[in-house]
Amino acid sequence: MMEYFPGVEKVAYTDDPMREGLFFRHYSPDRIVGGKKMKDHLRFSMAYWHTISSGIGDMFGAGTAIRSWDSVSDPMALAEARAYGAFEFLDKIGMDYFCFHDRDIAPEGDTLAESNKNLDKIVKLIKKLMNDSGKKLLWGTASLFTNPRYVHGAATSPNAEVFAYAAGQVKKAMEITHELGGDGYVFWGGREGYETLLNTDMKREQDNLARFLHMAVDYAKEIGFTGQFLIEPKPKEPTKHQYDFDVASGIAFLKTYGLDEHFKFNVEANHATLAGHTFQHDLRVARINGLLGSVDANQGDMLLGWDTDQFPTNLYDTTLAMYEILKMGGFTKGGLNFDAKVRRASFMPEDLFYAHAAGMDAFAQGLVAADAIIRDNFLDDILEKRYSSYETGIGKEITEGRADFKSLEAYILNREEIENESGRQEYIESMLNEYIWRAK
Ligand code: XUL
Ligand code: CO
Repeated sequence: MMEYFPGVEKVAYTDDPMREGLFFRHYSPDRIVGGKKMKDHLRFSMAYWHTISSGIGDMFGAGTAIRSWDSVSDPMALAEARAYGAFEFLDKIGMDYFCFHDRDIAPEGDTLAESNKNLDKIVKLIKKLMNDSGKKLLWGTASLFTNPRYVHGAATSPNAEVFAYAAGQVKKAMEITHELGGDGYVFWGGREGYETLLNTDMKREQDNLARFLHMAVDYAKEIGFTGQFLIEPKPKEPTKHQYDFDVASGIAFLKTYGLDEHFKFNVEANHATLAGHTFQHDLRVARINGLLGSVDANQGDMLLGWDTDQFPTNLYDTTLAMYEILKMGGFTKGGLNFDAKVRRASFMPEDLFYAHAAGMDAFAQGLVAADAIIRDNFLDDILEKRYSSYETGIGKEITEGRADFKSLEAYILNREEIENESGRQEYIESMLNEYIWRAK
């Protein structure tokens, strides 16, 4: 059988973190942290588009990736070779899940019917490879942004024919996600937004987007798909403004259109930072609203204003992300999908392994640190003390809804001074450093 990553062994854990070579230095899949195996906490997933289908080009230059399937020119044979390569990669990196767009796995034909035929053939192969290996689909999605027909958007296109095309395409993408037992289905509206308000009927576009999502909910019921529907917010790029700007605006949209019981969020780190938030901020907004579903794990370059989709290596971010995930009680149908690409200069096949291992280690260490923070009640104790004035006296009356403007005025009218306490931010940050340094 053809080997697509020759010379790469299954990646193993080493307890000597300075040992040279391709190893996990912190990720030890079966290690129990907080009562659960690391692998079950983290539910790592490979993004088919970046890791398998991309040639790692950029806006200024062609792809540089060297891959074993490069010499295959027939599009269907290439799709098959990549599928075999994908499962060899998953096996060697020791990851249980993957995610894909419809067009990542099979070439687009001249008509939707032809594209669907291509998909059916590859889905059959992928299903067999999944059965043989035990690998699972975290989520599927449809690319409603690459083909030029989506130039003005998909569900928000001013052209009803395009809306219809997108509906047909998503119908099929949902069917194959269901067929492959996907735990979720993602909607990322890369072109569901606008370039200029001068030619945009914002109200109609958002109404249409909601109509589209309601149709998806109805169709899921019809085919018995019980995976989690996920909205993946992003403020911009490729559009100047995207309607799912961030989690907060996504929640407003879902609630406005009565969709909030059917959707959760797939929060991507680099999308949160593009929106001017920290990764933790968007995770927190989703979590406290009971809407944190899954995570696209990556990181951006804070000096660049676009979505660089780098592999996550920043331990502060992975610790605080895992803190939010543990605080919500862990993933159920979600996971950590590495929506991340190797840099264009990291073109060798083995760079894919080093990159994923780096991200997996960073999240494993973040998990251990976050678990210790939670076990020690370190942040909970700080919050409990900081808000304790709401647990007794007048604060309790406010909390329990027994106060009003008149009673509060009477309480405070003759008070001369109010004492505030320090927020102790620097102390807390220094202790966070300790938790990260000590995470073993
Ligand atoms: C684009 C992005 C997408 C979604 C799936 O920025 O994140 O790859 O994750 O369509
Ligand atoms: Co993403």
